[in-house]
Amino acid sequence: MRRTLAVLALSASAVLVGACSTTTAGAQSLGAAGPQIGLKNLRFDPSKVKAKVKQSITFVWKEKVAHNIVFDSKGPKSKLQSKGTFIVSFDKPGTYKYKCSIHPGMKGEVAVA
Ligand SMILES: [Cu+2]
Repeated sequence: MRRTLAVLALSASAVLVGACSTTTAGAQSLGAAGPQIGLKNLRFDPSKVKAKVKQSITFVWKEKVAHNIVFDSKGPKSKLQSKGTFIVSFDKPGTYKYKCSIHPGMKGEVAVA
């Protein structure tokens, strides 16, 4: 009398990839939803986006690696974080450059018009 338990070896981890839940509930409060930028493979994807004045620009962590987002000079700055989102918007047109201060290759810019 042996119960043969079928071992369901379906790897649950495979399902998790791509099922990333983005919690951007607060995005609307900053104005119309603008572009999203993913943080993935030590890159900003895409690294150049366009947005309108006051439009929200959402950075989404898509890997569990600590990054931050630091805009030049007077610009906004995120915490060092490895998940979640960071949302910014700009009141004036211009090109705003940013980087991750930990990874020298991680750079990007937002063109606000
Ligand atoms: Cu980084």
